[in-house]
Amino acid sequence: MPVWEPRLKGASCVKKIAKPILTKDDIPYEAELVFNAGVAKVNGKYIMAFRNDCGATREQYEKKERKLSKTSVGIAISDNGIDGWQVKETPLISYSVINKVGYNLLEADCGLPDIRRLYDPRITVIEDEIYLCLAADTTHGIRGCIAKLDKDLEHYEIVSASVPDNRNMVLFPQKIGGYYVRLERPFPVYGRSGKDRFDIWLSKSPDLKFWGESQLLLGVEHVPFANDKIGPAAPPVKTPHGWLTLFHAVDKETEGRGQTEWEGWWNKRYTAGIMLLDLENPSKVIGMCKTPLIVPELPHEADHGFRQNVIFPGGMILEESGEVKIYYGAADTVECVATAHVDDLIALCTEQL
Ligand code: BMA
Repeated sequence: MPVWEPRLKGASCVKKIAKPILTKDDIPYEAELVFNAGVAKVNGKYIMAFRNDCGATREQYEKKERKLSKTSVGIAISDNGIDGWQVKETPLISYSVINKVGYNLLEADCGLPDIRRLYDPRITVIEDEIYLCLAADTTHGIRGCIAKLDKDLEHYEIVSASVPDNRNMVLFPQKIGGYYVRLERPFPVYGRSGKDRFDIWLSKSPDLKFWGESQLLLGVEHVPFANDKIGPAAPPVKTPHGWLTLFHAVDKETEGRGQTEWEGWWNKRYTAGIMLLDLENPSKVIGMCKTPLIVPELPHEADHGFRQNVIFPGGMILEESGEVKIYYGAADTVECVATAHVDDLIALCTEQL
């Protein structure tokens, strides 16, 4: 397995906006870690669904006085997808409070039995309907959920939830061959030697409820910059050359990586990779960049935050100009964006075949 130097380089065609675009300071209710957002463009506006973990400050957490005991999902809207994010006054998915008795406060809201919390939202618009994919922690395992979001962006309804353990689900923005298609990341433990050797899978559905024809899309062993696990990132984007598809890749160090804040034991690095899937048969990978696309480099990605060295993309938007906006959580603490030209991203996937 490759052992990386502490500092990696991402692709030079990707330009990061130097500062986070959304942080706890932008949120009108209790917030601490604002990250791992999904973003979609609807009627010319950019809609973001973001995760917010809170309940402790860094100081309280480090002194073990308090834990991060609450998670909510909030909504923000921007005219240009970069700045001016207007955050809705109340979260879309209210706080789930983690306590000894259980976390069932959300159950009445969303109807999912045993629910503890919903998090890591991704947004896909299919035939004018807005869908969220969410990870759902339940008392009996982690389930990948699909929810329909009302046009007012204030109500949601769960359409389906997978069996555990599964998360990082993303929906393609249209039916392919008559079926809805999703990427997902089950966590097979016994069959994978008890290690985090997790891969990306693809499943199909006639109605977003019943999912089947599941098949392996990409194994962790096929990603040269991962030595731990991989997972879907943002919903794929259609181009004439194929479905442009981001994924996250994790490499682990046995030596500490110099984590200095919040969680001293953290030794994983999350990077973003990119691949191209066949338009008609998206279970076929037709190209993949063999080096990481985005890596933790900037201070708020690599040196500070809850989990340093984490880039976790959840949204990708292709503009008419050919610009691609890539949204990613950094250090599980703030939300960021980077841009690249679609032709450069496709070239990265196809040049290294
Ligand atoms: C993953 C998920 C993400 C998180 C990442 C890094 O397993 O929990 O929500 O961003 O780890 O901590």
